[in-house]
Amino acid sequence: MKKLLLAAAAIAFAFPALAADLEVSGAFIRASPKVANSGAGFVTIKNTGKQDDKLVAASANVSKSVELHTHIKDGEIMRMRKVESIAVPAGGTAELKPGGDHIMFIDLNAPLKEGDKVDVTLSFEKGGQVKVSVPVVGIGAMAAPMGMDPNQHMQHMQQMPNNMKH
Ligand SMILES: [Cu+2]
Repeated sequence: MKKLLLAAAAIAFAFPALAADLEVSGAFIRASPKVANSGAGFVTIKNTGKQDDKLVAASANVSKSVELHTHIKDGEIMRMRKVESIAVPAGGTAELKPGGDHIMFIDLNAPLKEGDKVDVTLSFEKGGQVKVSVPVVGIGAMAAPMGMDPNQHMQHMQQMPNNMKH
């Protein structure tokens, strides 16, 4: 019995948090215009565990690099900024959504087409990796969710210098 407890303690020590504590839902990526070379992905991550965690990286084979981004309000303009991590507090939820935190796919290998699915691997500081198959939705489908200025997305896009070439 004692041995068993020690083994259990060793396992708990080796894996302080499990991916099982992280519930990933509502993921989507916006289809990208043909001229764009980057795209944004969104997802809701719920931490049902007892330890704070962080999303520290995302990866996918649709682009040369994948970064974690957030938006900051600079006067009337929303600008994007790269962040090192996105907090997923114990018992809390990280909501990556248009106008806020997002996953940025930079230097797309090909335009993201509506109806496609993209395999994205989310890496957490404690929870390890979580793989998600993320559907690509229409360009306009989620461009202006409730309560968001419809122009905001365009301003966002214009902040990426080589995003819109026309
Ligand atoms: Cu971005």
